[in-house]
Amino acid sequence: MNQKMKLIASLTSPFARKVRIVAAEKHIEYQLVVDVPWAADTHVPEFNPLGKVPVWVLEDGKTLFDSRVIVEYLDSVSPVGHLLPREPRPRIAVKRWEALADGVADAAALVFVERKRPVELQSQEWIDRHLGKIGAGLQAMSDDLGTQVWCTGEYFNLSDIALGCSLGYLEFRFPEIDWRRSHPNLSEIYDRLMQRQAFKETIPAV
Ligand code: GSF
Repeated sequence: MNQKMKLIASLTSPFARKVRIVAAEKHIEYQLVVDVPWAADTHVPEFNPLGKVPVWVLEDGKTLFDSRVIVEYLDSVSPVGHLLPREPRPRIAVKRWEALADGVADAAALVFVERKRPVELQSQEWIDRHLGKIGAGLQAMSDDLGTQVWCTGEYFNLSDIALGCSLGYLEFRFPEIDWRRSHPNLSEIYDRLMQRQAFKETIPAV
């Protein structure tokens, strides 16, 4: 018998949030299984050899990861509200945005994890290197957005979702990084995104 599709996720992961928002925007039903990959009793490695969330479990038990593969899959299974353009050029432009926004979240997650280690083991050089990526990534996203309403122009798509999840993660874990003041256009688009139900329902929580 076919089982309902599942999403294995933590409630703090910006990548899992991106998948949850895409599924909600596309009205795809699934069961959310909360699992923290850092916990001693985690089952994530049974579904993803890399031990990372998010993981999407299909009806037949096959698994998909990482988040970029999952969202591409979700966009292809339902015709509701395309989030990735069909045409190669605009499609690549959206995926570039996604790579940039995810990259900022990745750097932030690495700094967060490093700072959780005992102080004497932490590398300030490593932290600074990744804080540099966050700063440069924010600048690039702000420059690329310019005065547009959405990341790639007039239409809301996956690039906006990825950007919103990345900024939301910074707001959650690094309130001291004042990107709203340094990049007012990112602040504006973030507020616009946060009006959407799917964003409201997935605010990171511990
Ligand atoms: C990143 C997933 C990831 O870093 C994706 O899905 O897009 N490129 C992947 N997940 C983190 C949690 S979080 O920071 O979002 C994770 O599962 N880390 C556990 C570990 O062992 O690294």
